[in-house]
Amino acid sequence: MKIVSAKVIVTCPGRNFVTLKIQTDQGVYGIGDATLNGRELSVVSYLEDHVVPCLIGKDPRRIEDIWQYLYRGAYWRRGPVTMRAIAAVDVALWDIKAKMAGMPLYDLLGGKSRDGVMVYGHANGADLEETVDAVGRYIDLGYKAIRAQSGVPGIEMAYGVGRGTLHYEPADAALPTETVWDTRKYLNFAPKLFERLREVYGPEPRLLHDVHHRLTPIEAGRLGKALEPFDLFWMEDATPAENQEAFRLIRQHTTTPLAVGEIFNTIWDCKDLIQNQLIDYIRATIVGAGGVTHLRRIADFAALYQVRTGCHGATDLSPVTMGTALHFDTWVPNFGIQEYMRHTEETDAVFPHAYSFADGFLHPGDAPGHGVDIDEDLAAKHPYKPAYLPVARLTDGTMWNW
Ligand code: GCO
Ligand code: MG
Repeated sequence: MKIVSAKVIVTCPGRNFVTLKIQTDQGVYGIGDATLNGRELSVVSYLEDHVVPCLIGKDPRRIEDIWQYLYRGAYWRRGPVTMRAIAAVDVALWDIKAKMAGMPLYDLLGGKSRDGVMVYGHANGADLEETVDAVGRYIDLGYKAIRAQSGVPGIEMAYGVGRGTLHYEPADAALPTETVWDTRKYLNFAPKLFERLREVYGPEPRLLHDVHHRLTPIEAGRLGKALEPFDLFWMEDATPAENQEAFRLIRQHTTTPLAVGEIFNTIWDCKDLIQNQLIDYIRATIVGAGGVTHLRRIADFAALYQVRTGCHGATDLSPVTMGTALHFDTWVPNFGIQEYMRHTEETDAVFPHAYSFADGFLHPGDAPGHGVDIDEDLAAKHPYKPAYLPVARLTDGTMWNW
């Protein structure tokens, strides 16, 4: 069996996606996601110029060997561009293998470990009361877990506050939007939001919050401590994690569960965090961390330390990643939760998929493969549009972490 072609498809049904379609000599094809928000075309080039020529003629059944070939063979290891390209190939090959086996991917991975994948939705509002109402709407939709982000008094554009109710798209402009960040205002406000949410909705809903890399370790420790009475499911990306040791300081000050990893590429980014038990949830995901082959390795390592998965699932992860993640989540023994930020109808139309939402849970469906396809004719009607994520500065103009 041979790979006869591999095509990179760029489409913008509301937002940009990069998709790889691998075709075999036996008529079976597989689809993989290679989207890197705000830097999409670099992965297109990496795939077209440097990966696709190496794939032609290879046996698509040798998933592990092809993974190692692309990882070790490049000499230059890791990084978001390389690992997304590898993920796209890997996911397309798992799709092909599962289709050939006539199985949904979760069956090929080892079968179901659970009946459904608990997801969390994104509730946000311009101010505290709007956010409280937004959480209520998610509860009405059946969600068991909800991430709450709110505008902060005195901060003009806080992270996570969108326009509209179900969809939030941060990559919103042809050049980066400039936002201003004020840590003191945020730290004073955030506990009030969760205090109010518990007053209104009681102890039952799982509540999550994303700090989005804005705090120093000691500030994160203070926030975690202040949030303890409100029983958060997790506090996410409390501080940047290049220095994994930073989390030790947060851990020393709070029992609020910690989640991190949406920008991690490999097991090496999370090794110290996991083996020193400095986190509770690892958020690496299929597209960001080298596909099913590598994420499985991260999850198995995490299981040794009772760290559970919490895959990133924002809208810049295409339905191909969402579908694949749901098969992974259905199988992985140490599953924690899956992020679910709904795609727009335009996006869903370009990527017909087998997964569905019911009562707070997503189900991957039983179609052979990962169950997500791409409508190439429709995709061609949505040409690429440059779109950047915002940047953040402190009130005195210093660059900060968005
Ligand atoms: C999340 C994330 C996203 C990111 C986005 C960047 O937890 O969902 O932090 O909203 O900002 O994926 O492209
Ligand atoms: Mg996040």
